[in-house]
Amino acid sequence: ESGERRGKAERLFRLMDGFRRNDPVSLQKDILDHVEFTVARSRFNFDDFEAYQALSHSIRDRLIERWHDTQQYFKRKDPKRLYFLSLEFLMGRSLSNSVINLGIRDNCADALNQLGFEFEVVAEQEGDGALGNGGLARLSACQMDSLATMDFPAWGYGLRYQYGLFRQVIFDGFQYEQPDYWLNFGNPWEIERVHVSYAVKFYGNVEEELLNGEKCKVWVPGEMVEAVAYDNPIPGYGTRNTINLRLWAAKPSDQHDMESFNTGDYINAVINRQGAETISSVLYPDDRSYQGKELRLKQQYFFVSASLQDIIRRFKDSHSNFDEFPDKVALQLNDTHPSLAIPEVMRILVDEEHLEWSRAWGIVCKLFSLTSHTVLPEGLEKVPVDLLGSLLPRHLQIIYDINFFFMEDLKKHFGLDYDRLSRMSIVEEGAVKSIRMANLSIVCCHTVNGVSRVHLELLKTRVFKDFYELWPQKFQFKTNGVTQRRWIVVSNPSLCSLISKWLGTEAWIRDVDLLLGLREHAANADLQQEWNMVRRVNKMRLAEYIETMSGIKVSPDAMFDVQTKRIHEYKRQLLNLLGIIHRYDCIKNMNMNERRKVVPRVCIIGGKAAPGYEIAKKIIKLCHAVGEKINNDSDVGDLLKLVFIPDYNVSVAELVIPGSDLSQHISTAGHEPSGTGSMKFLMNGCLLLATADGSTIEIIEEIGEDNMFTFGAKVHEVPALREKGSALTAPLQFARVVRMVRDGYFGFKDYFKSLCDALDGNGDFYLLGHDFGSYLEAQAEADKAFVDREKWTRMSILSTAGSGRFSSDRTIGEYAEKTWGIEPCRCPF
Ligand code: GPW
Repeated sequence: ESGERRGKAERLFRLMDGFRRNDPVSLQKDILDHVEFTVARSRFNFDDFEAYQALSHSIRDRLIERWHDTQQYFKRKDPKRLYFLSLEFLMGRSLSNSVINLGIRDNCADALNQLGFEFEVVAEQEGDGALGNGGLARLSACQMDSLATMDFPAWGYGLRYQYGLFRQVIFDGFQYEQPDYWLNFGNPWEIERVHVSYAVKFYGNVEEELLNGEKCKVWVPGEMVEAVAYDNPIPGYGTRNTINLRLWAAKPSDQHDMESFNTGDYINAVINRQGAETISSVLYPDDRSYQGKELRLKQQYFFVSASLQDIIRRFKDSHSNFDEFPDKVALQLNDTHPSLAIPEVMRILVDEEHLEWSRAWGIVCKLFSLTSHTVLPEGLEKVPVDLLGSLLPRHLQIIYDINFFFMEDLKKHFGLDYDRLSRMSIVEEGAVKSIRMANLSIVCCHTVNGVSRVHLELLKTRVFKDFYELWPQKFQFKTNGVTQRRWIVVSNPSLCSLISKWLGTEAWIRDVDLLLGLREHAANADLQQEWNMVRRVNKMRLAEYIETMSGIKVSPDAMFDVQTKRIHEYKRQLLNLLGIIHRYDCIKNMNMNERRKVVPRVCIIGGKAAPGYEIAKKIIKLCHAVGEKINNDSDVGDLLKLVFIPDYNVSVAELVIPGSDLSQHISTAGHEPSGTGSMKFLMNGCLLLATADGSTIEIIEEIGEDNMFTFGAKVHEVPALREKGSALTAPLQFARVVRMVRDGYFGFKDYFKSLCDALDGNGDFYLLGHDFGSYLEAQAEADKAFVDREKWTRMSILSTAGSGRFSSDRTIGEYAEKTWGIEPCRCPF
């Protein structure tokens, strides 16, 4: 019967003329159709936003066609699949990215033009999808793009937060947070799957039951919430493959709480039910510290449970033997946030599928791989046992059992070395007895990946030293990468055309190593001229944006010196600010003649501080206070400007990065696991001023020390320097600029006191004092290089040329081969 139905559908499809067509006239028809029937506006009268909605729905239709074909193809071929589990995805905008990956950008622009609209203006109407904090979350988004483009049979799973990362507003130089209710204007990029939903259980207790004469555990939950799927199609570039990012939203379950309805308190019962939705309501904004929050734990389990029910249902569609599960499924944990998946799979296999413990454990150990994004032991997730035991009583038992067997193994391996046993135990005894999610993950994952070479080194020698000694083969690294589709093709179209022109091909968009071909032209005067022209236009666009946002006029002749990333002490925005104060101080003390030789600079800083992170907030205020002084000083004029770009997010980055000359990646060595912003700037021909940390170590190797500005203590020097204290190692200028802040030169003396105190004497944990001297030298080098136009442009071209290794295509290729064991599965056109 279903064969007959299928035959009918195929005949009808042919009558309908097959797939949506992508010529400008067909696109126009589709847009008008959606204006009329989806947006419900008159085709004679609609505005830019409505044009955005209608175009997006037209693109969505095309994504859905490809999505269906891809999923059907995967189903038929039944390859091993990868499921990428992450609590955060920073997708940014989807329209431009989609039309470029579908290869129909120009036709869409034509179609809009015919209707009296401009593509760029229409694309600007879209909000920014910000379901994540920073690097970790944007990395997930870049990797999804590579997975789709490289035809891998993969899906992403995450949470559909109703409130994304807070919006940052600046008032009087202070950061305030506002809610990002991003679904307010609808979201054409998601497909609600009302029928794909699963019950997720919480609380309650564990009972024993007899099944065929054997005792087994049954979890009797106390609360039930429904998880509903929202699918976000991810199109690959230059392929029909379109994969899926499935995000879960919490809805009240019909079984949620029948009791309260029976008592007759109908209104309160309904209100209670509604509370279920809070689980997926808001993203935690404290990038890297969510210790001990019940709601966060609930989010993690909610997402893990729904995803695994979905994955196992799909597996069972065509398989019945769980021993085949690891041949068909790879589960990737993006940091330890989804690590409850480990006890959850054990629970399903043992309690629900009734497999023997040891057989289940054998399966689980082949399924999971972990990527760690952490360097500090304090940054590792811990869950208090009381909290876990009340929310997920059965999981706590399972974790104890896993730990019991692990401890037995350890004793066999190392003997009764109690210090080691207690360090490696999944359970931390102490004031608050807790579960160490990293230990749980390492015990169970077949591979633990670091995000850069030096990061792996730190994992091996410090953070996970004991585990490395036990299982050296588990520890690997895959240096992060970013997608050139978003970070060149979408965000810098004119550079994209220029690169294609000089390489004589667009193939680098899929095969990024081809960028190396630019090296041979780096000194070519024609390329240099065209290169500078493109960069100049991008700078003018950024200058315009700065003026609208801050009212500050900046000259595109100046060097645009940029540091944009989350505000953290270890990222050292404060070092940047102290350097700016020093530059200001120098200019003030110059005579007219000397001032003529100064290379004009526009210093640009942007980034959000976690709402509870006081020091980070003070750094933002200091930036404004210093800017206020400098920007209004007529002695200085265009020689120095300092601007703070508010609400830095993916869309703002797409504008800022192509317009930057110099970008700063100046973390204290050994503190940035990788860093991915640097790679985006590099691709766009922006020169880097950087410490040797995380991925910049590998960037230096790739493009050569001569093509960037490096400074500062090395990773292995940091511990000893810290012992010494900054009083001994800081240059005189350092004390002077700190004193200016301390003495209230920029106002807010009391407020900034704690910032200054932290830099004193034996404090200065992040070595600002020690690195200050070499930082100023690197800055002086940059000034010198900037006035040598030929040299600077060559360095800029060589930066782009050498950025190929930092594409997420390379990263994903390595994961696929070495960690996941998956192969491309390309859907025919
Ligand atoms: F705490 N990263 C992040 F280490 O953005 F897990 N959020 C986080 O919570 C953490 C790391 C964690 C970043 C790293 O700081 C950055 O160096 C790295 O490039 C990025 O993750 C992607 O790996």
